[in-house]
Amino acid sequence: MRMTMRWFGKDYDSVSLEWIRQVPGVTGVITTLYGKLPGEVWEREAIAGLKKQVEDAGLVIAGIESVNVHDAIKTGSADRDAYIDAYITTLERLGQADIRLVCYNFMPVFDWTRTDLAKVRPDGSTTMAYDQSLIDTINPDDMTSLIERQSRGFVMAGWEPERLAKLKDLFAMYRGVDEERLFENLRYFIQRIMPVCDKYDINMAIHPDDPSWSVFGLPRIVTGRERLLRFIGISDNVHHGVTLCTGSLGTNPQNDIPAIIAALKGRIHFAHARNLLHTAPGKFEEAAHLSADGSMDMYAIMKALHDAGFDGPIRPDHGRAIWGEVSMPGYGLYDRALGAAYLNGLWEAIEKGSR
Ligand code: DNO
Repeated sequence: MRMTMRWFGKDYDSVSLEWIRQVPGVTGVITTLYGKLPGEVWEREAIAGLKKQVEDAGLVIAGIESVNVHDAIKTGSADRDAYIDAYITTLERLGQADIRLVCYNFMPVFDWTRTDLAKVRPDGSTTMAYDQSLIDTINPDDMTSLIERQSRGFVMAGWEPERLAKLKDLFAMYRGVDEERLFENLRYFIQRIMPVCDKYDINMAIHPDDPSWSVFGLPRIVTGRERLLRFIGISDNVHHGVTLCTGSLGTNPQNDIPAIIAALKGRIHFAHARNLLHTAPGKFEEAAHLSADGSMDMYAIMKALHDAGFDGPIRPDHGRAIWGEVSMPGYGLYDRALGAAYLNGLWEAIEKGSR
């Protein structure tokens, strides 16, 4: 396991590389060219520039989150091959820059979804929360304006305003795309990109759907154990793998995360660790990483990763806003640094205890 933190780039993040470097045990960042829209080819110079900034700060790029997949690929429209070609060119250039991990998702229209980006918790911290009963009463336009209103002026990952401005067209593209079609389009995409992943030894790590059920009637297919295993079954190429995101899979309390980790052994290329507090069916908020603060057993999760021989990058995921910090919701420094320290502590104890 290699502890990392997500960093959105100096023009977008309130947290600097210098501060990240001071978090004990953090050796790398998970980053991206944040301004790029799905479908754009990444320029060599831009990749080199990002890499230089990170390395000048004494860190390494441990992976890219995300190279986003264009909706033409997800819907399987007539022009998808051109978009896949563009994606392959980006992968090639990342590989040439020695970047060996790419996280992506296959969620239609919306990436991860929350209904409150600053819910006040009893200790005065704020956190992101989800309430399905609220989603059931609003339409997708309300959803985008809710995120925009609450994001404190930051662009939220996966919620690019340029793309979501065309929400009606986006929804129209998905007409007729059910779960099965979406899965077939995912299979097609994976089969086309595997050769370039082989050539440059790039691990592709799909991010599970968050929450792990359909929102606004759109299909979602990366939601739990069976589906993840079906997904892995698309290719026996070891580069074809997953991002084990505890917070996304954990939205469904039926998902037994340690069991999922064991089932995916060898194909977990990246991990996101975060704890949720379930308050009612379809209703949860993001807790501190500490097991006792939420509904999840973070020790059991870290132990399962350890026992599966996980040796990829892991990052603390969304944090609460604490100590007056103003940041992109979920991505302040303080609570994620506490999370990294705690996860490192669990890992050290598990490692020493297993010797
Ligand atoms: C949110 C993130 C997601 C994730 C993408 C991966 O904070 O977990 O936006 O990066 O779904 O492609």
